[in-house]
Amino acid sequence: MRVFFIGFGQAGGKIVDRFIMQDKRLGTQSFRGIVVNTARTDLIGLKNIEFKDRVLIGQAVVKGHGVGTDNEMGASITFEEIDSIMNAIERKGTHDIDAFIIVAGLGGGTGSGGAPVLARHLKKIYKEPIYCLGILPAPEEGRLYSYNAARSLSTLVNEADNTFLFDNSAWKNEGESIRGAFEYLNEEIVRRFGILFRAGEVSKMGVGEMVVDASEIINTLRGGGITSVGYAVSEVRSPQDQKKKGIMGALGGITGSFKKHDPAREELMGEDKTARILSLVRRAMLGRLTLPCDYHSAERALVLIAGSPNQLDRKGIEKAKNWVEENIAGVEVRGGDYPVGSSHVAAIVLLSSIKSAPRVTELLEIARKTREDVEKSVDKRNVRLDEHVDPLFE
Ligand SMILES: Nc1nc2c(ncn2[C@@H]2O[C@H](COP(=O)(O)OP(=O)(O)OP(=O)(O)O)[C@@H](O)[C@H]2O)c(=O)[nH]1
Ligand SMILES: [Mg+2]
Repeated sequence: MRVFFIGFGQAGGKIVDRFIMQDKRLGTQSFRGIVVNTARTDLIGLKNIEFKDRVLIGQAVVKGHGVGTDNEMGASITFEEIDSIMNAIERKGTHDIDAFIIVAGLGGGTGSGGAPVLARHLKKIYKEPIYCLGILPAPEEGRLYSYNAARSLSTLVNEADNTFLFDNSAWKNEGESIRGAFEYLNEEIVRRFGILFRAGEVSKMGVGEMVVDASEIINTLRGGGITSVGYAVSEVRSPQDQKKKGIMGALGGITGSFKKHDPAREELMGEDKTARILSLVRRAMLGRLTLPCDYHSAERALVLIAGSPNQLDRKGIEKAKNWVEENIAGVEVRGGDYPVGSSHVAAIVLLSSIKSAPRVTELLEIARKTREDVEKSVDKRNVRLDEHVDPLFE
């Protein structure tokens, strides 16, 4: 898929910067992107986005210092300056893209408020689908972050064609500070979504037997709502490979390097290819998802197997698709392969339009309580309230 990324706010900017870095390293040219922020220093700190593609908004209001977690201000500045964002997108070029993906931390101000406004505007102008990749805040970041995330998400699910979620709190290690975890979290995000978003692009390894193309990803996401992604990888080692040290092959940049304790890593030797693919897909779906959720509640799914052509197996993919279909609510399961040069085989399972995710329910509950508290205090002062938070899973 050819993707146009818009990194909104600090988290969004850093993550898009990393997607572009991955694309440069692999030489695949599947991704392009711009970044938008109200904070000048966050824009300056990026490494892979061209300077002309870094858009500073809200200068007249916040003088390049960010909106300080005020997502209403993030939304209003975006609305006022939507033309400069749209111009930057047009300058970069959109004629050959398959989808837009807005990436934003939903707990802050700029990305949280700006992403839904931008999604609405892009939808009016482009026929390509508009997706969002939203980062959920960890509970320890406080009630304001949770409140922002719930409000932003409630709007996004109406504005975007689908919203991928990544839950920071499910991914950071116990006892680790959230800030200390960002690098590692971003690596995990880009590894998973990088394979998915790049699927269908012709790689140096040629075309696979059952290629997943952009339209299959788009059709899987068609139902809208919230999507979570699972991932598992296994190393394929031949006797010659074992003599070499640290071989990662061309997929190295996609699957990344793995820490020794990584539960997603498993070495399988000489095992039947079909069985390996089925086992990988099960591990991807039953393991840690980008948003922990009840996979039984997913409406649609897509299974993607990335690896060297001699490791890909039509029967394995068919069996894995059947297994996924037995385990989700809906019956639409698509699947295929993505041939790449690698000593690893990776499975991605995309679970679309999920109806039940504890963290999302919790965020909506926090937002509801916060709203009640605000209403009580506002009632006393007789001040008008802004719009209400819609329940997501109705
Ligand atoms: N995974 C990940 N999360 C991040 C990163 N940076 C910030 N966050 C999370 O994103 C949320 C805050 O969003 P930011 O992107 O910092 O905020 P912003 O959009 O720049 O908005 P303001 O700074 O308020 O103007 C918090 O929940 C952070 O934990 C990052 O690099 N990676
Ligand atoms: Mg910021």
